[in-house]
Amino acid sequence: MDHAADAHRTDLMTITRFVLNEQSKYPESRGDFTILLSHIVLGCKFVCTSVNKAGLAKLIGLAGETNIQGEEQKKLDVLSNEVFIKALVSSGRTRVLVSEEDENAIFVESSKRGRYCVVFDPLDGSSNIDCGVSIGTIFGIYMVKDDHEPTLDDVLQPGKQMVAAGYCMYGSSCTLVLSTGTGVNGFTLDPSLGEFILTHPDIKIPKKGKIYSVNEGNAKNWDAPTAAYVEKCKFPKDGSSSKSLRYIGSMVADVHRTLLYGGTFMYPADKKNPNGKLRVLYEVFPMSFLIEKAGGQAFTGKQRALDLVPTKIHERSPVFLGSYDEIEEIKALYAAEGQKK
Ligand code: AFP
Repeated sequence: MDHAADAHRTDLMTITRFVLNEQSKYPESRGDFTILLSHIVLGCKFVCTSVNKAGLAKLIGLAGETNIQGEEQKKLDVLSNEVFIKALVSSGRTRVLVSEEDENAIFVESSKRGRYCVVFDPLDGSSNIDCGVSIGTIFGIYMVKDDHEPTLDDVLQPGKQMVAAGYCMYGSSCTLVLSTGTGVNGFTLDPSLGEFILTHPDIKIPKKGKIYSVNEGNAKNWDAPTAAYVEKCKFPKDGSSSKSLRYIGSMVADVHRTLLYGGTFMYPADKKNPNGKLRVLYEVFPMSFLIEKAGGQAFTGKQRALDLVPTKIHERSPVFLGSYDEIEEIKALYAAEGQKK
């Protein structure tokens, strides 16, 4: 992209215009998705503003509650959760909501109900808030038939059934990355306009990568394929250069870098946590959806991540996602391990 030319652009592709353009390709579309998305965008803008002034507003610090994962909730988590729930319900287009912060799913009352189910982590990476590291919101969207009472089955569907997914990263700039099923596009918030502008059209993840990203502190508990892959990253035997390690510990930031620069992001199973750490519905699925739509792959160690059928809303799964060729290597290591057994 020519940034100098960009600075003088007058014909701005805002996220709303972009989604309306997409919608016009489907004459039967009722515009519901565009309305839902505009409410998600509003939530992202609100959280972005709150994150930016967190220090000023004394929002940093514990809210005094513990969420269902047993983690301490920060004030910003509580606020972001409230903001998104209110924005989603008031859109009049949602049916079932699952938030990382709430033990139970939210069934939207009938007068405000629509066809979409949204699974989301309102503020992922919140242990990084106090040191100013990038954090983000992750969301995935299912569309269901609106001819029945909403049930948990509406959201306990494999990730491949999602109709859209995205994340908003609150970092040095506020970036929203979205896929509505075809391609992946990135939008950056122009604070002076209050609009997300298309800055990263049709993102494609590089086929190979020079970076691996994993919490190496867990290495002593890894399984053999994970250990073998990381060993190969550090000490390649084919004469290639060693890969660089980058790990922020904030999934949105680590996945964003992986999407743009290529490589692998991993949260594998280990002896202590046989299902890894990341949650299927609102971390593994949306990120796997985006990575696949950008040309990469996402694997659990056993299967394609998007084929998983969740049985509980806060279920966890190991995940390896990133450049196509890198994930092929990981799949081959797991296949070889399977043959030994
Ligand atoms: P927090 O929201 O508690 O900071 O967890 C962030 C996260 O869910 C995800 O964003 C990171 O990729 C992952 O956990 C980091 O986990 P480790 O700290 O175990 O490496």
